Parts: sequence; C-alpha cells; structure tokens
Amino acid sequence: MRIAEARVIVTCPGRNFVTLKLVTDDGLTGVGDATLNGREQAVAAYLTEHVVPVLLGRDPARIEDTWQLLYKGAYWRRGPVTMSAIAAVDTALWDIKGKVAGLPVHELLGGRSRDGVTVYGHASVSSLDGILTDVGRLVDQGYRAVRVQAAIPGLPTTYGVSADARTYEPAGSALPAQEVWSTPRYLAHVPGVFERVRAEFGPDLRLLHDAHHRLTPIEAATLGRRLEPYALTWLEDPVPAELQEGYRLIRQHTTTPLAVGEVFNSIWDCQELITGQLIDYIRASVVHAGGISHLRRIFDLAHLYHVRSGSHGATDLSPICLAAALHLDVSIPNFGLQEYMPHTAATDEVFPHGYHYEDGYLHPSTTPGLGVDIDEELAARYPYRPASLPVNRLEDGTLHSW
Ligand code: GCO
Ligand code: MG
Repeated sequence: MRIAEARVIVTCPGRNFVTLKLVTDDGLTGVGDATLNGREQAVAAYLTEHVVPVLLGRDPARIEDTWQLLYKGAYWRRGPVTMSAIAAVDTALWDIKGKVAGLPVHELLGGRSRDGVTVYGHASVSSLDGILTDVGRLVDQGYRAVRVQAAIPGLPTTYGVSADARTYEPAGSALPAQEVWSTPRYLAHVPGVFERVRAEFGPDLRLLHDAHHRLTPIEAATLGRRLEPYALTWLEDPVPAELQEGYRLIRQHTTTPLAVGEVFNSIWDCQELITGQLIDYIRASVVHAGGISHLRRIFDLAHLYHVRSGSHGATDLSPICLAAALHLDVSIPNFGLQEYMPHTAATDEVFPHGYHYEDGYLHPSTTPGLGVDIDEELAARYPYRPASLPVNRLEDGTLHSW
C-alpha cells in the first residue's frame, strides 16, 4: 500500500483548524490535527511545502520510520511548527493502521486500561456567584473535576474568564489584543475563590487552577502554599517552563500538585521536570508534541517517575486531536485527567466523530482507526480567518507572559 494523496485543509467553523488528510492507493484515508493556535498557516505551509512531497509514494504502515524521517530529516529538530506537522502525519498513519487492522487505535496501543476517561470541565465566568453557579452546572452534568478561573478585581480582563464561559476563545481578533496583568492583585484574590468553592462543593470534587505561565517560582510557591487547605488536584503552568529547574524551587515550598506542558513539543522540554520528579501531571498534547508515537514516549517516561498524564484539550485542538488523545488516555497505565471543553456545533459537524461524553467520562470511538473524519465539503464553506492570541502587559506597560 502507498500514500497516493495528502491534502492540507484549513477551515474556520468558528475558529481555525488545520487538518492533514492522507489517502492510500487502496482508497483508505487517515486524518491528523495540525492546528497551532494563531500560527495555523505556518504549519499548513510547512506541511504543503516540505512534508507532503516526501510522503507521496511511501508505505503508510511505516509509522516509526516516517516519524524518524521527518524529525531527523528536517535537521532543525523540535519546535511547535515542525512537531505539529509531524504530529499530523503520525496521527493520520495510526488512523490508517487501525483501519487496515479493523481495530480502534486504543487496541493497537495495548487495549483498555480503564473503562472511561475522566475529564475536567471549565468554570470561568466573572463573578464569584457566577463561578459557583457554573461549577454547579458542571457537577450536575456529572463532572468530577473542574478547573476554576476567576476575574481579578481591578483588572479589565483576566485569562480564561469570559461573560459566557461556554464560548471561551482567546484568539479573538486578527491582530493581538492587549490584556493587563497584576500578580499582587491575582495572589490576593485567588485563594479566597477556592475557599468559597471548596466550602460550597465539599471535599470530593477535584479542583484545578491554571496560572498560565504568569508567576515567578517564589510567587508560585507562595500561591501553592496558600492553596494547600483547598486540596487542589493541580496548579497548572505556574511559571514559564523554559527553565525547567525553576520548578525545583516551587517544589521545595509546597505540596500543591503541579501540572505543566501544554506548550511542550518534545520529550526534551520535560525530561528534567519528569526525571527530577518536579511535576505531577504532564499536559503535552498529541498535536503539539509529535503525535501519538511521541506523546506515548513522553507518557512512558513519566510513568517511571510517578507523573501522570493530563493532556491539553482546549477548543483550539481539533476533534481529531481529542479523538487521538482519548485512545492514548484509555490505554496508558499512568492516565491522570483529560481536559475537555466541548467544541461548537459547527466544529462537531465539520469533524464527525464517534467519541462521546457521559457522566464525567469521555469514551473513545470503538470503530476502526481514530473514529473521526473531516467533512471536506462542509469545511470548504468556512474559509480561514486571521486570528491572534492576545499579549499581556503589567499595569506599568511592561510586556509579560500571556
Ligand atoms: C488550557 C490552556 C488554553 C490555552 C490555549 C491557547 O489550559 O486549556 O491554557 O486555554 O490558553 O489553548 O491557544
Ligand atoms: Mg493551560
């Protein structure tokens, strides 16, 4: 069998998604997500110019060899654009392999290790009463874990918080919007929010919080300590993680578990964090960390060091990425949690899929392959729209991490 065609599809059913669709000479198809929020066209061009010509005529069964060819063959290793492009190819090849075998991808990965994939939802409306209502809504829908974000008094906007949490979309304008940040205001406000939420919902609900790379290690340690009475499941991205050893400092001061990795692209971005046991959850995703093959390597390393998975699953990762993530989630021994923000109805229509949510769990598709596709005719009705992620400045105008 040979790869006869490779199509790069950019579509915007409410937000931009990049998809690679491979077609074999036998007429089998495989799909992979290549979406990199705010940088979609860079990955689309990388695939079209540098990857598709290499794929044509290759044997789709050779997943590992193709991965190595694209990684080592680029010479310029790692990086989000390269690794998202490789991820799309890898994911599409696993899809084809599943269809050839007549098995869902999780059966190729060793079969089920659990009955369902525990997910966390998002509560992120502005007022404190609004947050309590929103957490209650999720609990009523069966969620066992909820990420809580709060508007910070005195700041015009806050990361992760919108008037209507169900339509959260940070890449809202063609050029980067500007947000304002104050760490002192944030640190003064957040512990009180968790005090209220914990008091209202009791000890069983798992609570999470995302600091979105905004703190220094000692600020993060302070926050972690202040949150200890509310027993969070994790504090996410407390500091930017380029300096992996920074996490050692946080660890020395707090037992609040740490989750990191949505912006990681390879095992080398988290090798020190994992082997040093500096984190508790690794949040790398199929699309941004080199596909099913490479993410499984990261999870295998993590397993040796008591680190569990907690894959990124915001709505800027397409249903193809979510479908692939669920096959990994259900099969690996060290699954922790899966982020879940339901996509819009338009997105679900463009990407018909067999996974489903029920009572706090997502269930992967059981049809051969990934169990997800792209409706290309429908996708063509939603042309690409430039959209950028925001930037962030301190109150005095200094550029800060978003
Ligand atoms: C999360 C993330 C997202 C990112 C977004 C960027 O934890 O889900 O922080 O909300 O900000 O994916 O494109
Ligand atoms: Mg995050």
